[in-house]
Amino acid sequence: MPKERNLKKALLIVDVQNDFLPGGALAVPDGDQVIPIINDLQKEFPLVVATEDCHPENHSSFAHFHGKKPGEKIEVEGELQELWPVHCVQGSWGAELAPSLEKGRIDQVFYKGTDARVDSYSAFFDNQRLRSTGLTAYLREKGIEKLYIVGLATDYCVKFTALDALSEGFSVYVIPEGCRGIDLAPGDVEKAYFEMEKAGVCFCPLSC
Ligand code: VGL
Ligand code: ZN
Repeated sequence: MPKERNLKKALLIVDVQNDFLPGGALAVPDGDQVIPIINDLQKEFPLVVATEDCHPENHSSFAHFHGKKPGEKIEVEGELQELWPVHCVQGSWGAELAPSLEKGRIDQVFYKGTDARVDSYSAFFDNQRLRSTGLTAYLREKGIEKLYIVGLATDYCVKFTALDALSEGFSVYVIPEGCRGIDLAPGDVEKAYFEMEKAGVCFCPLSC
């Protein structure tokens, strides 16, 4: 592959953290199966970035904080918020990147969900678009034009990351073998793929 083309693409690994793997607090079914695929993929990218969901203990997306059950929805600061079990608490084992995920090639990690008042599914902005994580500026500085996305979960953080990446002007490719979804309501993952496709995200299976 010509070097020029190589330099302009990056791999973004979304939230491959213990709490999203089988046995974790917010386990994504078969979430662990993406790890060997992502480890192989990393070798093909000159730039690799990762995100970590990184919540304070009192995060507003935690159901028990509102006396509710995970899966319910409430309004937080005027926005509809899904409620989750306590997950990815800063400094906890659940918040750590999966032990078997290759870390040596990750150039930079971006943290999201650090503000207790607002959730952040996207790697670029919080759900209210109040604050940027700095990812756009970082990728632009590196001359990245094409962003390939893998990770967890397809119907939340992967989807919102892909949609924001488009709005930030990147060409966006989701690699389906490297993603798994929660499918809280069956069909959510399929709907997420449909929404992404409609918005202009390309799907790039490993064979492509
Ligand atoms: C995620 C729900 C809550 C994700 C993060 O990484 O997709 N989902 N926090
Ligand atoms: Zn979260």
